[in-house]
Amino acid sequence: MNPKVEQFMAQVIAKNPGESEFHQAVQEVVESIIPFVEENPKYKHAKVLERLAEPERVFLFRVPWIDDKGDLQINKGYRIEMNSAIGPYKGGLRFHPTVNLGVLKFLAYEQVFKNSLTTLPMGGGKGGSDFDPKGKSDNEVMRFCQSFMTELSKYIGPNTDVPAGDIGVGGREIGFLFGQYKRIRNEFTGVLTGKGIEWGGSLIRPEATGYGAVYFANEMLKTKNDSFKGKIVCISGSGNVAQYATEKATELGGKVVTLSDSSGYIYDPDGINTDKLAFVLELKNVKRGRIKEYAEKYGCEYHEGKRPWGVKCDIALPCATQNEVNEDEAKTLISNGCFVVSEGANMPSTPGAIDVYLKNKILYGPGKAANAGGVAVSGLEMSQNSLRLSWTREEVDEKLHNIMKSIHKTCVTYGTENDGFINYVKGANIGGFVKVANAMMAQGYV
Ligand code: NDP
Ligand code: 2IT
Repeated sequence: MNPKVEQFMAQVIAKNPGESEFHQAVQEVVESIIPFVEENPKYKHAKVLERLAEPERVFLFRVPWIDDKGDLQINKGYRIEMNSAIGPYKGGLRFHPTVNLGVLKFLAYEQVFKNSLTTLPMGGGKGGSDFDPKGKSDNEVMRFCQSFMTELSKYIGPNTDVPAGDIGVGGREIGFLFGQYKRIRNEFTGVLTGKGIEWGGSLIRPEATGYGAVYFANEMLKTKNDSFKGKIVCISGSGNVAQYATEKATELGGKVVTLSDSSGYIYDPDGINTDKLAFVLELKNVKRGRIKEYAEKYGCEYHEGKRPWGVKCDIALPCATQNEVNEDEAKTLISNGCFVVSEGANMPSTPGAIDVYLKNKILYGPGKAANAGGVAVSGLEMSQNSLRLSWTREEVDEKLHNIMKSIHKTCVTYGTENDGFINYVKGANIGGFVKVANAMMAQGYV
C-alpha cells in the first residue's frame, strides 16, 4: 500500500474504531485521491481529505414504538450530516437490522462524492435505523415511522437536509414519514424525496437508480462500440433498484436471468420478461413475499442461501447490498466471460473484487458513479418542488439520461490511464472530489 494511504488510514481507524465499512469506503477513495492531492498541494494544506472523513454532525436518538401486541419496542435512529459544501445534506434512510454507525457513515461518505458527480447542488448525508420492516404490519411500520420522524424533524428541512429512501424505505415509509413531518411542522415542503406522485413526487424517481445503472453500463459499453443487445445479464436483489435495472436492461435488448433476495437467487434462463417482472413487482412491493415464489410460479431453479455470481453472464449488476461480491466471485464472473460490472448497490464489491476487475481491465462502474441516477432524480424532485410544478416522464428521463452521460464523461476525464484504459474508480473519486474540495477551500476552515 502507498505509505501515505497507510498513514492516513491508520488515523481514520484510530479515530473511528470498529467502523469497518466506513474504513473500507474511505480507503477506496483515498487510494485514488492521495496521489492527486500530492500533485495539487493546496488541498493538502487545507486538510480537505481529513475534513471529508469527519461528519459535520451526527444525530443518534431513541425510537420507541408500540407493536401490534401492545408491547413497547425500542430502536436506534440516526442521521449523519456528512458534508454541506455544495448544497443541503441529501441522502437516503435505511431501515435494516444491520444498520449501525459505521454502515451509515460509509454510505454518507460515498454520498458526498456521488452527489457531487450528479452536477446538482447537493451535499451528502445518510440516516436510518436498525428497525426491520420485514414481517411488520402496515400499522407497525406507520407507528415506527411517526416516532422516528418526531425526533428527525428537529434536524431536517427542505434547505437543510433532505432524506429519501434506501434499503427498507420505499414509497410506503416515505408517505408515513412525510405525513408526520407535515403534521409536526405544519409545512408542506420538499423535505423528503421519493414522495408519491400526487403529493409532490417526481415521475421516474422510483425507476431512476435502476435505469441510471443501466444507462451508465450502456455508456461504458459504447466505449467498446458495444451495447446491451443479446447480452446475458445477472442481477442481484429484487427490490427497488433491481426491479428497474431489470426493466431497462431488458428494454435495451439484454436478457436478465437472475434476481435474488437475502434468502437465495432464482435462475431463469429464458429471461425475466415484462410479464414476469410485473409478477416480481407485485410479489415484492405489495405482497412483500420472497423471490423463491418466482421459481415456484415459473418452474425455474432456486438456489437457497446462494448469490447469483456463479451464473454465466456478460454483464453483472449488483443491486442488493454492500460486500455482496467477493474476490472469488469476481474471479468466477470474469472466467465465465463477464466484462461489465455496473453497481446499482452501494459498495457491493469487496476491495479484493475491485482489484480483480481492475487487473482484468473490464468495464467496471463503481456505485458512486453508476447508481447516482437515484439521487440525481431526487435532486430533480427538489427542483420541481421549489418551482411548484412537475415535469413530464420524458423530460425527467431525458435529464436523468444526460446526467448519467455527464457522470460517465467526468470518469473518462479523470480516470483514463496512459494505455487508454478507463479506471472508473479513479475517475469517479477524483471527479467527485474536485467540486466539493474547491467549495470547501472557498468557504474557509469550517
Ligand atoms: P430495497 O429494500 O428495495 O431492496 C433491497 C434488496 O436487496 C432486497 O432484495 C433485499 O432482500 C436485498 N438485500 C438487502 N440486504 C441484503 C443482505 N444483507 N444480503 C442479501 N440481500 C440483501 O432496497 P433498494 O433496492 O433501494 O437498495 C438496494 C441497494 O441499492 C442498496 O445498496 C442501496 O444502498 C442502493 N441504492 C439505492 C438507491 C435508491 O434510490 N433506492 C439509490 C442508490 C443506491 P431481502 O428482501 O431479503 O432483504
Ligand atoms: O444511496 C443513494 O444514493 C440513495 N439511497 C438515494 C438517496 C436520495 O436522496 O435519493
